[in-house]
Amino acid sequence: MEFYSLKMRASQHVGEGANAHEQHISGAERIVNRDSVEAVCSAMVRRAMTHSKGNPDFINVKIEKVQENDIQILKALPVTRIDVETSKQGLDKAFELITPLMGSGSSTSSAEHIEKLRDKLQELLCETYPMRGAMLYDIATGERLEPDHERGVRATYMDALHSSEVDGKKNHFNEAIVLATKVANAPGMVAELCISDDPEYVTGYVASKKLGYVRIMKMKTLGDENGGRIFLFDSNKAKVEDCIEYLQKKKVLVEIPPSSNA
Ligand code: PML
Repeated sequence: MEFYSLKMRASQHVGEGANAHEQHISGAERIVNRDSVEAVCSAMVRRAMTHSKGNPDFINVKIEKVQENDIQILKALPVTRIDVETSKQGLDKAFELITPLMGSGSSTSSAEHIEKLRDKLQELLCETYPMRGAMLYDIATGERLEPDHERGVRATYMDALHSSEVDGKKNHFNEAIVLATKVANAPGMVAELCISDDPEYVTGYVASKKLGYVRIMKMKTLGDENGGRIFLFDSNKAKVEDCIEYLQKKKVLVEIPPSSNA
């Protein structure tokens, strides 16, 4: 079968003079068979042109042929969900799940140490809010490893296996389970923490090979535009170059069992 990768990003020019910049409006990516390229491409353009964030004045669609034997097929992480009443409870739950995984860079696991890691995660999360991609944080050294801190690192070249969907609308869960599964399989990856930057979407997740994909149904308050991703990496386990290469270059299709959205 012949496969193609399609990537779309749309932005709008905002501000004037020294404040002028391109504001991100919408982005999407797929890996589909040849027959679906045209339909998926127009659905992407529709998505960009009808986005609630505004009318784009720049849309870039990139279409590339992908060799079938370069594609890795992965099974989706198993999905569980945690219902919470408040975003504070949701964040606490996320930190509680992640902090024990951050221990390998350190020799202590006292309550005080866990509290420190929790504060660190909270601080890192706030630093991701203005970033376009994810933060790549080394739990062994406490260093940020993104080559460009403003841009962050982006996981790309991925889609759901057998996805025939050409609908232009964003499905947060479907896109996130694909991305989280790819990220969890990157060399040296320990865990991921994600909060959507969509003000209308309050569900976030933590994910790792150990935890699976844990949906936390409320991680921020409705209307809040802040969101971000942290990839927790352990440089004792792999080279950062290999991790970034996998995230940005490896082509991955994720097998999602029916009704896996917990
Ligand atoms: C995003 O908006 O890119 C993040 C989506 C998080 C999805 C969480 C879920 O519904 O499981």
